Amino acid sequence: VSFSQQTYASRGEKHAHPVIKQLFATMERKKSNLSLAADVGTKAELLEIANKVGPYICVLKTHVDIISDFDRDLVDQLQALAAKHDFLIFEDRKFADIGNTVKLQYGGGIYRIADWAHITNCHVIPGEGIIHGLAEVGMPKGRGLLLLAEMSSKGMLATGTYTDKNVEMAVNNDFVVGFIGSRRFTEERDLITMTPGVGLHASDDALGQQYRTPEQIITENGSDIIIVGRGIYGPGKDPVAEAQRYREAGWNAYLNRINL
Ligand code: S5P
Repeated sequence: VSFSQQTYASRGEKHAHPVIKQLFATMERKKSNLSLAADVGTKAELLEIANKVGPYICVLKTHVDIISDFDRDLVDQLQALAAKHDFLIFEDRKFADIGNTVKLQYGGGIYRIADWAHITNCHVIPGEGIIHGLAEVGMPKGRGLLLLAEMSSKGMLATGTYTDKNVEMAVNNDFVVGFIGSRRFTEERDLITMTPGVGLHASDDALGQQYRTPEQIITENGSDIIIVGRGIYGPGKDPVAEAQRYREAGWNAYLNRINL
């Protein structure tokens, strides 16, 4: 049976990676396959939205380098919210340099991402060394890595053999737990897919982002988690009401899939 037709709970029970085990268990407990892309500019705004929307999400996705007043206390408070509301933290860093450099970027600097992010991601444009460099830092801490096998934006270049190479590298590296992309990529091991560019109506923004619906992504394409940003906190929106709507839409799309 394809992984897409199994429940999150049963996949979690069998999964070899501790982060994904924890993730599937969280998803099942909260009946949520929703990740919030919290692209806000200050510490106060990030903590506020994480606290309000936290009950409805399985993963909080951050871009810490857009927070103007980032400090250690933000990390401490985010970790406390992750424990309080039962979600994982995914720092969407999109590493893209040689192994030795990404190792320094992941473990050090101001952000020390490996100390607090359960999951991060990278482009494989430099070759497999980037995964090995990140793994040296992240593996001992029990972290997981996603590869950007595809992107959601118009004209993106991650297609064909480039996407296939991502899948090949993922299958062969235990530190890799899945992909950013639009669909399920492989049955060789249970590598998850998280999908950005999700809206309740298919549309796009002025800078190339393209939105597809939870049904397209979860039911039809077999992805595991929807990532939603402005659909939840965009101008004039009530983030709690929108998060509830997206959680329900994503979960129903999953129920329809496993009942097929
Ligand atoms: O291909 C991608 C990969 C990512 S991780 N396309 C994306 O949009 N993202 C991220 O998802 C992007 O950096 C942003 O944080 C989020 C989408 O936000 P939204 O406001 O368009 O929903």
